[in-house]
Amino acid sequence: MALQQIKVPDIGDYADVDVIEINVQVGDTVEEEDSLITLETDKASMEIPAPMAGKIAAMQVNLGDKVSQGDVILSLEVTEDLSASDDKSAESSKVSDASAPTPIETVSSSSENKTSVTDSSKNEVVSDGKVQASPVVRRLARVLNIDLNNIVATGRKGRITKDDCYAYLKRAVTKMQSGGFGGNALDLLPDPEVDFRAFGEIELQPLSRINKLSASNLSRNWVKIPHVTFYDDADITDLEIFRKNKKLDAEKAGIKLTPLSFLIKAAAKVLEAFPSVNSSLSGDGENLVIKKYYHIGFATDTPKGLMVPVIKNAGQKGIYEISSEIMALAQKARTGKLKPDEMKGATFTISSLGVLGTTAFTPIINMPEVAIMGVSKAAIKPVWNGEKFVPRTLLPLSLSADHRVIDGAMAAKFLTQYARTLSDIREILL
Ligand code: CAO
Repeated sequence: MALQQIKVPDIGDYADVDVIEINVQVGDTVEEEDSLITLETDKASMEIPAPMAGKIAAMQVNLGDKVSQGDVILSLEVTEDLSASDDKSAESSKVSDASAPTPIETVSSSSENKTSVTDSSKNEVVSDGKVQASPVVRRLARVLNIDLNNIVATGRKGRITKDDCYAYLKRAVTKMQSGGFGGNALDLLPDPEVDFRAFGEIELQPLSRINKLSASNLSRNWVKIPHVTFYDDADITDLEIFRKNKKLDAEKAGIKLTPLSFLIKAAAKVLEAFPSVNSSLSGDGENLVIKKYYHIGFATDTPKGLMVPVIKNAGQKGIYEISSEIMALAQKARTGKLKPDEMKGATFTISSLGVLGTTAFTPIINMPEVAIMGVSKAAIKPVWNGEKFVPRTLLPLSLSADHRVIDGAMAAKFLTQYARTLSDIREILL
């Protein structure tokens, strides 16, 4: 046995590159070309494969470290035979560069370099024409007896990650436990596989962690909840007059007074009268869990994707207090500083696209909630008052409700009551 120090190989012009994944641990036996660590620059991610087989004796890098060419990654115990027969390692030397890195993707803003995937077949993430997966993931799939062809990839460049394997396994177990193999499960066609490069230039933009999490949650919610969306307009003419009158005062106190704080307050108030709209289905499907608290989530657009901070006990808070909480939470969300607790516990969500436009949309319910209010852009429109048309400010509302819990009559009553409350904000006081 000899101890080889495995170093970062030639990684081009990059230095101080982030270690974003450690794919092995002390005691692991690796084969030649197994991925050791993953590095990420601002333009590319690359896996550093083992230059030879061996057993990991010690790790010299940690997650989040920054490394450059020549830095030691780990110590590898190799049999004398292997190290002697391996052309890539100097026979007598006890130091070896890892194999050439395996690019996962290259994203560049320079126009001549828009192609996102390198062509070096030797260095590609191993692909059998159908799936993209690193050696570590392939080994995991073999151990778990999973066919990689059945797995939905969420990694970069359509790569299957370890988490994808675990998620697949979890779904399979859940399905088995719920008896879902009896022919009732969705038997969907696999996603189409298209080589878009065949039709023109493309560019790969990596999805953020939040994008991927949202995608999984939204897909589950869309598929599992029978959504019905109900539409109405709230006449917010008086509310807007009141808000605009108070706006300057609020600004002096450093508060931005927008319709959203009124929407949140009104939601908490109206939910009190509609317990089933403020509920969740219990996990076993036997009960409706009625919540006696009114925590309102609000969808927030951030550079990294959609986030939903929560105003706790909104009914007990004043409009100014809600407004300043919205400002603080939205700012935290946009700067990546929102704490997990600040996104938990919502009983109902408001998704306001008001500032952006739209006349109506179908918001997707945020499980385990059972309803969500979509809000579009308010506009002044002519309304018939029985004698003539008068200009009124109308706010379009789109309520998506879980039909397992809320039937059409209940949804219509809730939406009407909500619109009425916004039309006469004094209702909140009652
Ligand atoms: N109709 C017309 N104008 C509206 C409006 C509406 N429904 N809602 C807000 N506005 C106005 C505000 O009054 C404000 O204008 P004034 O300063 O003149 O009063 C302006 O639009 C800016 O509002 P804002 O967006 O800064 O603040 P907000 O409180 O309305 O919203 C927040 C805060 C965090 C919800 C919002 O910034 C945001 O991220 N919205 C996107 C949510 C989203 O992506 N939802 C979709 C989810 S589904 O994919």
